[in-house]
Amino acid sequence: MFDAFTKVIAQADARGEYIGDGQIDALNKLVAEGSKRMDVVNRLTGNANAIVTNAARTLFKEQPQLIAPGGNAYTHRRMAACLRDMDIILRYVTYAIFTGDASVLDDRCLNGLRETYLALGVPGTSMAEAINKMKAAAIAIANDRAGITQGDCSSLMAELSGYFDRAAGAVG
Ligand code: PEB
Repeated sequence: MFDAFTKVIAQADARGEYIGDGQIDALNKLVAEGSKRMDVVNRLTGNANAIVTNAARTLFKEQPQLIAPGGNAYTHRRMAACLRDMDIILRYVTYAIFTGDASVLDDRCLNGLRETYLALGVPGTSMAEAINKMKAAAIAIANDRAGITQGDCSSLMAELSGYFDRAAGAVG
């Protein structure tokens, strides 16, 4: 598991090289803009329940077959597993945006998830759709300019988007 710093070190070490100026500049920027990143983590963490439940409600409205008898989210046990999965994925996305690196998401959440879903009969495209709905809500919340110091968050939002896309792509 890496963060933005240990990733740079591991790559330099594998080549037996010093850390390049470009990499130091990039990490410097990451530190200088760290408060924005922490604000994003804070907003996602604080709104996680709303992000998950709203995305799930919309998904089940659009795809009612999932919660009808025979559907993969039918029965309270499976519905609970479904909401829990969405919460887990959102949590790993917040870890990735916190560390500035996808490896925690890849290694501890997405690795093998497609195979698990195949074995369980969880429809991957529906799960990918649930993740896309969480992505839209998460970005709206994280990028809300109200009540916060103004700044350019475009690259941070693109990075956040990328983590959700990675999760959706891993199952869909
Ligand atoms: C992954 N999900 C499920 C299981 C596992 C995961 C391992 C089987 C064990 C269990 O039921 O608890 N667990 C989950 C995860 C990590 C982990 C991401 C990462 C660290 O440890 N069904 C649908 C929807 C979707 C859904 C599309 C949006 O129709 C999810 C929610 N996941 C779903 C359901 C089950 C499940 C299990 C319904 C239960 C399936 C079953 O038992 O039949």
